[in-house]
Amino acid sequence: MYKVIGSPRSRAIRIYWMLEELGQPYDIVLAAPHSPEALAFNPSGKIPVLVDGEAVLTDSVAIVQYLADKHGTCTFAAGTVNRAIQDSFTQFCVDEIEGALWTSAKQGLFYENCAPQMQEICHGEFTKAMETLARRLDGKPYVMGDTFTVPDLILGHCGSWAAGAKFPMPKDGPLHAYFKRLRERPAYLAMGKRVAELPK
Ligand SMILES: N[C@@H](CCC(=O)N[C@@H](CS)C(=O)NCC(=O)O)C(=O)O
Repeated sequence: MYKVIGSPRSRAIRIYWMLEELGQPYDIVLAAPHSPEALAFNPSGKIPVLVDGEAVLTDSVAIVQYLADKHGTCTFAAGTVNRAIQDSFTQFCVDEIEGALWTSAKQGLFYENCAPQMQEICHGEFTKAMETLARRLDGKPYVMGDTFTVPDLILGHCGSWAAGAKFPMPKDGPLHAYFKRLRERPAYLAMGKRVAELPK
């Protein structure tokens, strides 16, 4: 059984969601960043961590892509042009969208807002990335067309993160419909139900 170490208020959500997409059972081990539980599995103390048998894997994007590859779903095969395009969407999301969200979050979490103009810069970067995403999505249901793949999951998680952090999310139009489509996936809803049942 897969074991996910982390907390639902973290990128661990991505792993729960992917495991729900795959219909795989998993244990949730609640652990905060830098807790003894997190440090026991990851020298950086960061979460999430996936334990798969003897393997201990870190970094949510690597974990999600590993699971997709292993179970042969939500991904194009490695070494294909479609996989390169898919990975470019993942990389775009991590660089441009998660980058803005994480830089902004760290200002509050770790640096006591030492550069107040940084929030504005992050919102600006995020808006620019949303415009690029709208152009790249170009009316398709998912970034790779009709097939839901890893970058959609990472984008969906970042969309929910952005909404929670009061970033300027699109209020209507194709991009708004895209994020709604992701939130309405049965696996996303199942993940939400599982998280709601966790001890507070
Ligand atoms: N690239 C890593 C980032 C992990 C990460 O930064 N996790 C946050 C919680 S979502 C954390 O543990 N932060 C503590 C820290 O940055 O020291 C991933 O995607 O899993």
